[in-house]
Amino acid sequence: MRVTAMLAGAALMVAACGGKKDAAASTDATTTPATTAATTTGATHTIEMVMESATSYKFSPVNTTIKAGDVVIFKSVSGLAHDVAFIDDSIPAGAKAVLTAAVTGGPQDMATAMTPEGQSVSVSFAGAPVGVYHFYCIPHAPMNMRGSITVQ
Ligand SMILES: [Cu+2]
Repeated sequence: MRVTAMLAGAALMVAACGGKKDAAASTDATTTPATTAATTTGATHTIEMVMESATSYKFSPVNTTIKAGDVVIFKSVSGLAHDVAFIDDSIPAGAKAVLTAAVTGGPQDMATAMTPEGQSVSVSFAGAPVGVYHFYCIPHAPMNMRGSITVQ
């Protein structure tokens, strides 16, 4: 557990350098979430976005368990660029408003912008309902690049 926390901390420091542009873009005052009761825990989890081969792309780990209020950092490790898109009918009831506010910049609701290798995009689960959240990478959907986050 202690090692995991240290790794997450190191990843956060990397993300602070590489992901600044995305963070700035998502703080647009017009997209402030309507949910005001959302609280954050300060805990972070890192999910890597990896190209194993020309035909094999994955989120690593595929399944991650977090608590409401945690932050998930999606780190693009290899494979040029990836995005993260949450699936409308595969998230808990009531989660869409939270994710629509927290996940922006992509070609559809609840999707991030393309994130180049070496950069990260973070998603806050503040105010997120418990349950399982399924997501995928839009350009690598044909290669089955998908994953899930369970909010406890
Ligand atoms: Cu991808």
